[in-house]
Amino acid sequence: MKILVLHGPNLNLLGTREPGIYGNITLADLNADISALAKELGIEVAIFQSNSEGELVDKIQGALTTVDGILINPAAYTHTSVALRDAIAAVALPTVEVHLSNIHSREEFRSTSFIAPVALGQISGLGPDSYLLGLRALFSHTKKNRQ
Ligand code: CA2
Repeated sequence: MKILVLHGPNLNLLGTREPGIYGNITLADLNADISALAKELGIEVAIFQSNSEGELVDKIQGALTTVDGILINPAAYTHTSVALRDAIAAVALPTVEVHLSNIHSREEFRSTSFIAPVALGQISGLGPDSYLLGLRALFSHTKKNRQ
């Protein structure tokens, strides 16, 4: 089983700014936690961060024949990107949308996700656990659908 993990814009700054919202964990720490859980579950993960919408679209398109699912924190593109939504809908791979913060308890514009309608589900507000729970969800969904 192979899962593509995508981090959107500015998540490379994790652990360096806004600890009150996003915590003290760095992106490298978060990726290490994701990789450790993936190893435990026997999943192969490819992890990628980009500040560029087009690069994220390219990664999603490239996933079509190579992975079983996508775990994505689209960051600010959650609230703006028809391009990411269309790419996810086009590849039709099970996709879990995750957020560190609770997007429904912040500014009103963050409550709208362009991605959620084409995702298997959305996990928001649980810090790094959002990613770990999302990975577990993709694992069990993929296993079930293989049987
Ligand atoms: O809570 C999340 O995971 C978000 O996807 C994070 C995005 C935000 O635009 C979404 O509404 C919710 C922002 C990512 C920026 O990350 C930073 C990390 C540290 C310092 C500054 C920004």
